[in-house]
Parts: sequence; C-alpha cells; structure tokens
Amino acid sequence: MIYKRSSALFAEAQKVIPGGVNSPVRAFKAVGGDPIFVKEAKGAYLYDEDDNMLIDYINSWGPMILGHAQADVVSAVIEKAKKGTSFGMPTELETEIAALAVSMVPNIDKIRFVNSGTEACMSAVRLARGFTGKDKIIKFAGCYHGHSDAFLIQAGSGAITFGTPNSPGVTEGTAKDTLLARYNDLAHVEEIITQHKGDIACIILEPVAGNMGCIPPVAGFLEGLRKLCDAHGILLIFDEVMTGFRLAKGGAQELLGVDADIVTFGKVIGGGLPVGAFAARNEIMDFLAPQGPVYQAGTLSGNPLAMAAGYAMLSTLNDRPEIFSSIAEKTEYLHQGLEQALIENSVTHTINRLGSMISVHFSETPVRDFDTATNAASGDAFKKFFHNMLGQGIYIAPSAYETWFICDALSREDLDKTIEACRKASKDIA
Ligand code: KE4
Repeated sequence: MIYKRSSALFAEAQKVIPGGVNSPVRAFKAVGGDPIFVKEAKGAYLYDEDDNMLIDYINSWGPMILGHAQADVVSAVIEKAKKGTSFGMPTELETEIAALAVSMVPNIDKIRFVNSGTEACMSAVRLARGFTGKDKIIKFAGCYHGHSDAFLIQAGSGAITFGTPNSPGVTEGTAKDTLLARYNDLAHVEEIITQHKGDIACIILEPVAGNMGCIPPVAGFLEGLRKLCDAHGILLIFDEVMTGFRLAKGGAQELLGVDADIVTFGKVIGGGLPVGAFAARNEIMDFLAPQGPVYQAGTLSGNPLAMAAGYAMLSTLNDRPEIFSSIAEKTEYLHQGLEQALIENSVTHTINRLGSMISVHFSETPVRDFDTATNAASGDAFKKFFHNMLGQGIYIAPSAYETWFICDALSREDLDKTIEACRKASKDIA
C-alpha cells in the first residue's frame, strides 16, 4: 500500500502542530513510520488520503462501536446543528440522555457530563477527595485515566508507549498523593492501604484494563478491591471510559457483577463527539457544585451536538442489547482465527480478550499487569506485525499498549480477511 499523501500531510502537520498530531499515540512513534491520514470512514472501513481502504480495529479508540458514520448518529447531529451548536444553558436533551444513562447503568442515581474521559476521571477523583476528606489515591501501573497530573504516574496508553511513565511537568507535590499498585495484585493494594491508613480517598482502575493491551481482572481481584474499600472507607472508582456501554448496557459493573462507588465514561457515550461523564449514587453526586461544595464546570459540557450523538448511540444500544453479544461473538471468532494463524507459524504469543476488547502480545508468559505487558512489548515483533497487517489493509492500534476494538459493522468476511492477514504477517515474525 502507498502512503505518499499521508506522509506529505504529516510533514505539513508537523510545521504547525506539535509532533504533527493532536494526540501522541496517533503519531506511530511506537511502531515507526508516518501516521496514516484518514479522509473519511463508513461502517468498519477507513478511507485514507491515498485512497487505501482499511479495516478499522481502532474505531476512534472505542467510540465507533456501531461502525463509522452510523446513520442515526449522523442524522441526529445534522438535525441538532440546524437549531444551534452551543448555548451554555440547560437543555431538555441533557436530561433525556442523563436519564437514559442512569437507566442503563447499575448503581448510579445522577450523572454529570463533561468533554473528555480525562475530565471525567479528574473530576471523579476530586469528588472522591471532597466527599471523603482524604488526599491520597491509589491507581495501577499501566492503567490510563487521561492526562491530568494525578494520573501521569506510570500511566498506560501513550504515556507508557513513550517510556515516560512520570511526565515532566507533574510536580512532586502532586505525585506524592498518587500511590501506585500492581494490577491484579490484591496483596499489594492491601499493603499500600496499611501503609497509608486513613489517608486514601479512592482506588481508581480500569475494571478491564485496555491501556496495557487488554488485561482482564483475575478472578477475585475486583471483588477483593470492593471488600477493601468497604473495610477502609475508600471509594472505588471504575474508569469505564473504554468498557462503559461496550461490555454491556451497564458496562463492567453489569458484566462482572461488582459495584463501584463512582463510574466514569467517555468514548461510546458521546457517539464520537467529545463527551465524558462521571456518575454515582445521590449522596456522592449531591456533593458536586452547584448543590454541594466540590467545584467542577465546563463551557461545552452537555453540548447539544455531542448530546445528540450520544443519545442516538445510547438509544441504539439500549434498544438493541443483542449488539453486545454480537460484537463479543465476533471477537471470539477473531481470537480463534488469530490464535490458529500464529500457532501455525510457531509464533510465541498470548491473546487477551474480554467482550469486544482483544489484544495480541508476543510473549510466552501471560500478560496480566504492567511488567508483563512491557516485557511482551519489548523487541520488534509487534512493530513488524503492525506494519505487515497495515500493508494488507488491516488497521490495528499503533502500539502494543492498546486494545483492539471490535465494532458491530465488521462482517465475517472482514474477520476472515484479518485472520488471513495475520497468517501472512506471522510468517514475517516467526
Ligand atoms: P480522553 O481524555 O482521551 O477522552 O480519555 C482518557 C481515558 C480515560 N480512561 C481510559 C480507560 C482511557 O482509555 C482513556 C483514553 N484512551 C486512549 C486510548 N487508549 C485515548 C487515545 C489517545 O490518547 O489519543
């Protein structure tokens, strides 16, 4: 495949945008080469600036669960735009999408909309600190909750990719209040709680990690966190920016049967427009301004176009819950095919999967936390795999620290083409 125009556009972009991109992981730094510039997308397919058609397994990093340019979402945004694009005043649609989200997700009475997953997680932690009166938080190495200072302490996603787990610009003062635990290691969490007894406001985690590749929780991990939080007066925050409205109507809480105290959302909830949200039971959410003392605000929060896209997306998922099992089945089919192709070519690998989240790791040991994910990502195998798949028209995340996202627009033929491409790519790695 030829990427001449993308490369030319990238050269231009780098003159006026830092690194030529508006989010680092798009820059292909982890895999080398120039990023692909997309012109348009429809269903499961991307059409790039060199007129290549690519099967998309990134789906805008999760939002495009129904596929790109889904008719209901597009028409909702077009119709809404004709009536104005932003008011900075309450609108009925915000109440409608809030009520719909509350009806779909267990354990929440109220939800506050913001403009990104970062804002949602940042606000959720501030709310937890305000509600409990405590300062410290526990996060997990390799989990990514957006780029606010408190989280850039061995974050996942792009932060890991660049090997800068503690970003410059994050002060010692901030870092001291973020305690780092190993994912899937309950004993380590208990040890940290004992060391900081009475000082911890919340534990925040991705209930299914998607920023170290896909890493499901081991049996008992989430349940154990729930028990520790109950025993020590700590709030449990599920960062469901990826898993929310993807793993099930009620996200990971529903699928895995563990209750969080605060849940954050992004990606799918906005239908591809900039939306984040955080939600909890009344006694916690009523601590938020203007009702309570914890301040949080946003000019474009609840923006009518974003709410229209999100409402169309959530309504579709609410009306057609079979979509969740459909994308999970597609992901299982893909898993089996990829596994067979890699085994046929004696490629050392492990594949992690849960629901419609899946990732391929070139590692002989199971990938269950930051360290094992990092070991698996070392070496050139992933880079070779990525570029070989791209050359065959399969667009997976340009980093070993990301999960693939399966959308409902993928056909069996698309999946078979992906499996065949993997069979060819694995010859290159073996
Ligand atoms: P945003 O601020 O990017 O909307 O959301 C931050 C965030 C929070 N929590 C989780 C679990 C997330 O995965 C994310 C963002 N995900 C990355 C992809 N791994 C976004 C891609 C990017 O940074 O460009």
